[in-house]
Amino acid sequence: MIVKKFYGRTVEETLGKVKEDLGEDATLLLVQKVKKRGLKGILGLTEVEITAAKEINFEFHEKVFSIPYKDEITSELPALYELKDMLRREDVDSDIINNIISSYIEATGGNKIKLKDLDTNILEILLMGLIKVEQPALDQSKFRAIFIGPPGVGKTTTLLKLASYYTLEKNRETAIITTDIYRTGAVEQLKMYGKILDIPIEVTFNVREFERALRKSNSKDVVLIDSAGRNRKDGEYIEKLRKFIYTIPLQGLKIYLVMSIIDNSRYLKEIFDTYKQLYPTSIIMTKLDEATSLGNIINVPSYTNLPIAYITNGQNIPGDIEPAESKKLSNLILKRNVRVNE
Ligand SMILES: Nc1nc2c(ncn2[C@@H]2O[C@H](COP(=O)(O)OP(=O)(O)O)[C@@H](O)[C@H]2O)c(=O)[nH]1
Ligand SMILES: [Mg+2]
Repeated sequence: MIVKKFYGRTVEETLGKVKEDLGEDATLLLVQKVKKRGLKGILGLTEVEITAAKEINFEFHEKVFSIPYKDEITSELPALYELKDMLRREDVDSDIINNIISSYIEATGGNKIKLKDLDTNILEILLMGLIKVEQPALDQSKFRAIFIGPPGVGKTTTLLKLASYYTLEKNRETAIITTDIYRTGAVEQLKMYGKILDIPIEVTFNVREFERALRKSNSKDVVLIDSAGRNRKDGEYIEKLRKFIYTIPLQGLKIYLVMSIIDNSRYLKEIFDTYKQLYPTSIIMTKLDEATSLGNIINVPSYTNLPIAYITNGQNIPGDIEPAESKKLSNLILKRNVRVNE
């Protein structure tokens, strides 16, 4: 294996040097714009650097990868440009974009033909690997789930969608408990749906009441627990919520961290950093219907290391909720950006 770096003014010129030296079937490992060496670099001038190898190198794990500007792209690398452009459009975090591009190059073995046209099959597999999902708790005999997350993301709406689903479609004995830690009075919507669905609703304001409500619903198949509270910056709130969560039996407990896809990735990271203290078991991603980009479906599982359990896509109760599926979500992203053969 020979690995060499080549420099030039344009990608075309540099590729010429690669071919001259390593031959027609050289493998391109890395194409990037770098500062010129010496004084010119200090002055801010750049040049193209191509790292190329004579054989296919599957051990290539270079994570820092950047693509030259579009006007310098020759017909050799449009797939990578298209890929990067698409992931940026979807607001995928830049470090994840670099990983995807590296993985894409590895998957093609640097094959120039595959770097010409974006191979949607490869891309679909890569995206599916990144969009981790959880199997829905459909047939679990008995479970408790608590919904946590910042105000306004859709916790109560999502809980009611699931309550309707389990009651109306699955005939499961369901109960709802809400933990309104600061007496925000955010229970009217719950009470109304409780009546419509004929589901008992317990409103609790402290741990003692909460424990009592849990005991009362002991025989139910499904107990869905809402949390209404404050801004996460109130550290006391997380502590209080923790006390509630610790009273729920661990067996079959799901702690859903509810996040809205329309929030920006940096904010979602902050949210996670706060709520991870409560050990969420999976993510519910809301408001896909309002999203202008879908990158958070990829970003969030990557930095939380948690699977997505459900996605929601509207305000309707019941309805507008689906178990998250990697293939479906990958295709949703692909179809918005590239022509996919059905
Ligand atoms: N467009 C859209 N709106 C949603 C979705 N889920 C919830 N909402 C809306 O977001 C707002 C806040 O929802 P709510 O359940 O009260 O949030 P909570 O404070 O986390 O309990 C309400 O207007 C909901 O109708 C969704 O999937 N799509
Ligand atoms: Mg609520």
